[in-house]
This record gives sequence, C-alpha cells and structure tokens, in this order.
Amino acid sequence: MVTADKSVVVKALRDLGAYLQLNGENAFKVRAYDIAAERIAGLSEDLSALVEQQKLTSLPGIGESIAKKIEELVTTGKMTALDEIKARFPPKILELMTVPDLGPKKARALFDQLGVGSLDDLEKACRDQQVRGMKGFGQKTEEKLLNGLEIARRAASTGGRKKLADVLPQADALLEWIKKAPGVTRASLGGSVRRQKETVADVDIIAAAPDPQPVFAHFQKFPLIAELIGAGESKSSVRLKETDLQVDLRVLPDEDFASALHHFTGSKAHHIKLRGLALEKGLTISEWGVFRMKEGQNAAAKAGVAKHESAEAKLPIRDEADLYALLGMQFVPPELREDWGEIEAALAHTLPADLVTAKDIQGNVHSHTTWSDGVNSLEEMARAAKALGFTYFTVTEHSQTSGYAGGLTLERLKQQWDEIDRVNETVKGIRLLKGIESDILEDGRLDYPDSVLEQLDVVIGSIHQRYSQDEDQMTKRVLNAFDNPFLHIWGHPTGRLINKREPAPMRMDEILDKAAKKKITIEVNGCPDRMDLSPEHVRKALERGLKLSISTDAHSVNELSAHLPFALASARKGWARVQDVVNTRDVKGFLKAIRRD
Ligand code: DGT
Ligand code: CA
Ligand code: ZN
Repeated sequence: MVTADKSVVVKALRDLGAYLQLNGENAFKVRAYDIAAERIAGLSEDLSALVEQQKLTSLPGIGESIAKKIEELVTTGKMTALDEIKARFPPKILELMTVPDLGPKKARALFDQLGVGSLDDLEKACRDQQVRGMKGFGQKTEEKLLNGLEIARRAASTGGRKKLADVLPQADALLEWIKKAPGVTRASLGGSVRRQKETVADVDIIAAAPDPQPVFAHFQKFPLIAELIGAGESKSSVRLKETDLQVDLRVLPDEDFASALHHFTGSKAHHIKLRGLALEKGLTISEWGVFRMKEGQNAAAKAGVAKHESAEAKLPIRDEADLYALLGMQFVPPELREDWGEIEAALAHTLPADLVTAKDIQGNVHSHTTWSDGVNSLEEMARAAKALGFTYFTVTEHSQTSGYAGGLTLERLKQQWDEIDRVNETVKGIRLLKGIESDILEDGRLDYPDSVLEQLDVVIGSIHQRYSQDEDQMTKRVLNAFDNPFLHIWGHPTGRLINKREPAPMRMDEILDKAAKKKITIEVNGCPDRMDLSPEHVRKALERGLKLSISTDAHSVNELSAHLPFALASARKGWARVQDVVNTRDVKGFLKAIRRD
C-alpha cells in the first residue's frame, strides 16, 4: 500500500535535514538529506515502484540509510527518525529558519536561552528586548531579526513569490556586476524576470565566459550577498540580503550562451511545445544547444530517449533569433513565451511585430499632483513629463468621495482649471489636459454631475471603496458606470494589489463585452503594486477590439518614469500593439481615440 507520495517524502527529508541542523549535526550529514530530497523531487519514475523493487539506492545521492527512511514513510506513512527528533522541539520551530540571517545555530541559541519556538515567540522576544542581551546577538541583530520576520511572513503568505518591482533593482544591479566579471562577454537576466511576470520566485542570470570559476568568485563578492546556497561547475546560487532573494547564476562558453539563455528564460510550457515541434523537424533542443539528429534517431527521440550526446551535429546558435529561424518561426519576444498561443502564431507568422514599447508612448495618462494626494506641484509634474519626452499630460486628481486622498470638491476642481490654463501658458511644448479620476460609486454613478464631467477632456472612472461587494453587485456597478456617456477610461479595473488584495470579484467577460459595445478605453495601470489589467485580461480586451491606455498613475515626478515599464510589461505580455494603445497617438489622436462616438 502507498501511504506517502513524492511531495510528502520530499518535505520529510527536508524537515529531517533541518532538524539535524538544529541539533548541530555535521554539514555533510545534513547535506545528504537535501540532496536526497532534490533527487526525489526531480524523479521521473514512479516512486512507489522504485520502493517495491527496492531500487532506491540505485539513484545517485541516495544511500542505504536514507533509502530505509523513505521506504518506511512510503509503506507505513511514518518516518520514525523524523518523529523522534521533532518531539524534542516545539512544533513550529522550523519557521525560525525562514528568517533571513537566522541560521540553525542562532535558532538553537534562541530556543535554548529564551524558549523561542515560533515566529510569534521570536517577535515577542525581540520587542521585549530580550534578544540583545544574548551572547553574540546585540541590539543590531535584534533589529535585523524584526525586519527579517516581516520578510519571512510575507514570503509565507505569498508562496514565496515576490513582486517584480521589488526584485528588479537588485536583479539589474547584479546583472551589471556580473557583466564586469573577468572574461564575461555577454550576460542577461533570464527566467520569469525576463518574461516580465508580475511575481517571481527567484532571479536567473546567464553569462558567457570561457571559465566559470573567476566569474563565480566575482559574483560572490557582490556586496548584498547574505549566503552562498550552492556552487557547481556551471551554476552558483546565492541568497541576497534585505529581500531574501535567491539568485541562480549560470556561466557557459559564448557559443552556448544563446541556447542556454533561451532555455533558462522559459517558460517551461513554451519549451515543452517548442521541443515537440523541433523533434518533428529532426532537431533536439535543450539547455546544451540545438542538435540535428542522425537518420533513424527521430523515432527514438520521439519515444523520449534522445540524449544530446547521441545526436550528431550541434548547430551554431548565435542568438535566440537563430533558434526560432531554424524552426521556421518568427522570433518570439520573451514576454510572450507562456504557451498562450504564441508558438502557433509565430509559425503562421501572425505574431504582432509591433508590440508597444516605451518610445511609442507620447502622452502621460493618469496622474496626481499636490492638488490631491500627489507630492509634486502641477507645474513640476508638467515640466518633468516634458523632460521625459511626453507631449501631453492628463491631470486626473481624485474626486470628492475620495476625501482621504485629497479628492477635489467641485469648487476646487474648477480652481484647478485656472491653474492648468496658467501652466499651459508658461510651460511650452507640453499640453496639459483637464481630467479627473472619478470614483465609481456603489451603484455605478460617477462622482460629479454630467454638467461638470462634460467639460473635462479626460474622465477616468475607478473603484476605490466598497471592495467588499459581491460579484453580482460589483459587476452591475461597473456595467452601470459604462452607461455614463462622459466616462472615457476604466481605471485600474480589478483593483487588485499584487500579493496584498485579490482582484474584486466581477464577471470580466460580460464587462469587457459591454465596454466594447460602449467604446470604453481600458486602463493598464503601471503602479507596480497594481499592474492592473493583468496580461490575461489585456488579451481578452484586445480580442474584443478594445483600446488600452498605458497609464502611469504617477503621484510624483519620479513615478512618471518609474511606473511606465510596469504598464508596458502587462500590456506587452497581453500582446498589445502600438495601435491598440490610445496614448501612442499625438494629443489630437488621443482625444479622438478615447471619444465614445
Ligand atoms: P519562477 O522562478 O517560478 O518565477 O519562474 P521561472 O520561469 O523563472 O522558473 P525557474 O526559475 O524554475 O526556471 C527558469 C527557466 O528554466 C524556466 O522558465 C524554464 C527552464 N526550466 C527549468 N526547469 C525546467 C524543466 O524541468 N524543464 C524545462 N523544459 N525547462 C525548465
Ligand atoms: Ca526563476
Ligand atoms: Zn485610483
């Protein structure tokens, strides 16, 4: 009888390794459990069959003693060694080791001296200032631990995935650092970061150099490294301070760089489909390169037994475009590699060749100034937007219901028009448009009378309150808002905050259908906490012929440039082309594009 599956075994091995660490066992013994856990996690064979046939020890990295423990767990549902050691500690003690900078030695000391056995205990001990009194700890460590606690809790609540925006600064800095390593000819970010996913589990970097070791030596001198997690011949992994981010660096000879970059950019789903296609053409693709198979190997490869060693000719792949060209496909930009239909489109040469880019954006849409909750004055924002190359700028403060965000009363709104006129006179070369970010009230009404809305150039309608409504209420609220003839743009549509607040429940298909009928423009909000719409919904909107606004939602001069990449990421990932976006047009074209008639 099978009582434990692969994931249970993997967790048990990892836990046992962690408890052994707490117990101060030697590093080799502990490492053996980690290696075994990895081995089982990556197993393609059926685990219970291996156990039945007593073949576990034939797996590299699994010795006699660990094999026995796995066998016991698979056949009885228990691992005695784990249960015994577990019983010596409080049940949540392993949580402690999820705190950055808190290794097993320190965790053990905290337990022995203060009875700390969970994250909550640790927080209390820090707040009561008990930790600083311990030998080797001090006030600074105590503060660091409190900070680390927050990171550990956040990671636990999000399955460990971090917001793209929180990761990019360190990832970019590290990439620049790697580019300066001895012998490096090319280097790039890979993985989900390169694909611009809104959350990422870790950072992958791929570099080309004749000898990996000096590159790894340089890598490990990066000032923000907290610990070295693993080092091999072509891969090295570290954990960074402050964010607790894991970074995997792979170093290969320059001739293998492009195929490795392609492999480690992913996504897995994109690759799986691509590899199937390659086989049809007698090619194998792997992280090691692209190979043309010998006659007769094709069938074997299709049966899944192809190895790169057995395929004959390695084909030169200078860059990723070569690889797609070999398969008779258009180049697929990294953001699109998710198996959302891009492979079929690239084969048919119908992939959009003109995905929207930063240089296409002519006007800044959705911005706040000191008139509501922004931090820079109207004139400062206008001058900064002009310096960035924007030729128009839509002023869209909060409306009166959003009192907490300095929303404008009718009187203040009209006062602002005078100020806008004044700045339009004094700052040449950029046109300020009068607008508002009006609250969509509970029943779908907007926040000002039509007689006022109709005087504005740009009306964005957004939901800011009453997120507790149910799906039906929320859907009707938005549908009703679209009936207002003066609404141009639906702002941050789902209201989600990445890793913090789920999208509001609503029937998106129904809403987008009505938006298409009513010619509402849909916002792609670049605030890095929002990235709202998501790429999936952008696709749905575009399928209906809807237009998008690439909005910054800038509340400061800095955010004018800092937010744009995140709106672009979401839009591009959803296949948005230049012509799908209203603010790729000049001011006249923009005003025409958002019109409802
Ligand atoms: P993440 O890290 O969860 O945010 O997402 P990724 O896509 O960065 O995933 P990661 O870091 O596990 O792996 C990086 C890339 O390496 C992945 O996108 C594709 C490639 N890769 C990793 N494991 C496999 C695999 O088992 N099969 C294939 N075909 N590719 C893999
Ligand atoms: Ca990754
Ligand atoms: Zn808003």
